[in-house]
Amino acid sequence: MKLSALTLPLLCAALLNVEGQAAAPGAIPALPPGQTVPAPQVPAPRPAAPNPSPPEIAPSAPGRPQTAPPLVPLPTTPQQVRPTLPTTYQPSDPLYARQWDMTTIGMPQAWALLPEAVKTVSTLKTPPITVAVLDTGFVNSPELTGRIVNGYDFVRDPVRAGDGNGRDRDASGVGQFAYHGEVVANIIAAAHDGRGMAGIHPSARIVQVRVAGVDGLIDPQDLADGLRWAAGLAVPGVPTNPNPAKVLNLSLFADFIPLTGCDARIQKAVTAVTARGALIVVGAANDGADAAGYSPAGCRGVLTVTSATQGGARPAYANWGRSVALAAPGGETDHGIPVSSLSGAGGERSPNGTSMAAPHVSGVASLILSARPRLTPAQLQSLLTRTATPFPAGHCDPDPTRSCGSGTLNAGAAVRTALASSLGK
Ligand SMILES: [Ca+2]
Ligand SMILES: [Ca+2]
Repeated sequence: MKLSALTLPLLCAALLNVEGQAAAPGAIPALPPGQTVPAPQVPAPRPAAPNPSPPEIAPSAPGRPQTAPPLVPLPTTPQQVRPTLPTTYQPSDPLYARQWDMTTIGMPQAWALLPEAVKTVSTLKTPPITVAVLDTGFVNSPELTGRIVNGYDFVRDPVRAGDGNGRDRDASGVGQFAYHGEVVANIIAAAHDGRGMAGIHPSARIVQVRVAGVDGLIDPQDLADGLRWAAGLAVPGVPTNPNPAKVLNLSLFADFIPLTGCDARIQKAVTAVTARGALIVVGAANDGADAAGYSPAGCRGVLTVTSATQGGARPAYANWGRSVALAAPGGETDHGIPVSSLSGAGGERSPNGTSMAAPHVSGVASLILSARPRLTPAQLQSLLTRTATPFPAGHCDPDPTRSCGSGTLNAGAAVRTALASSLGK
């Protein structure tokens, strides 16, 4: 079967390697098949203290005579002096200077608001947030050392699996598309370690769930089972996931079915995972078509993400329509998303597509969960869509039916809004 990159269910529209500074990945021994990274020993989360209501700001009364306020002494004791928090945060990773996607979505503001979440995982006071990447499988990215789990291989067909067997405990990526799951995971969680790129949530744990064959295609039943497993639900014949995820990233669509709407098998799995309390973030696909025809982009309960340019326009490849909730940077052929990649030239790639847009939303959702872990999938969806930056003139495309949702992901506004409320604490 001959496939162009545009028709691949893995939602990478095109690839463009860029010249640049090497990511200098360290020599990291691969985990044995099926072995997971042990969770760091951390204390159980403390119950949330009652949150005092913020003081109300009274509107100024117009027309009232201006009188000088009474003089009050300046605070003298140390506890009365509030430290000034920085309003932005800049990672020192060399690729960061070219990561235009991170500034487009307001990451410097979001990171400054959550200093705990950008610390190394061993210093966290609470267990890390787990994100499942359902994709081409496990690549032992040096950006995710100690935080990446070789989850499970759900590709049943041994020929399409290309690893000599069907489903098994080794989710390792195989073949020319193996980089895909690697770069998606790196956008979500690459370390802020002065090497390579900076990810959105550098203390998140990633579980790699392999659902794509060496052909880059996805069987609907493999995807449905992978969805359930990722969230910690039972799948016959497969041991339960010891690291159930709160966010599932799907930069893909199911193949071998007509593009006439959400497949019943996928919808059933989506509904079960959502009821379990995990958010499913989905790329809209790259056919320049209505995303409603696709599974899972057109399913109920998922958060469907399309691509937008830096200026808030829809790239021609990006799917659109009423099933799209919001947009995020996905890049274009000559302006991709700079990412670390073990298999890329110089340790980098610059891919584009809605595959790259979705993990921006997954990363920000997981970042918010680090501070508000009890937010439901519906609350997260509402928060992310209503805080999005509106498109110029209100739309991403001159044709109003080609909607990209409520706007472009705004991590700074989403985190600020989440922290202003005790909802989900
Ligand atoms: Ca296998
Ligand atoms: Ca890095």
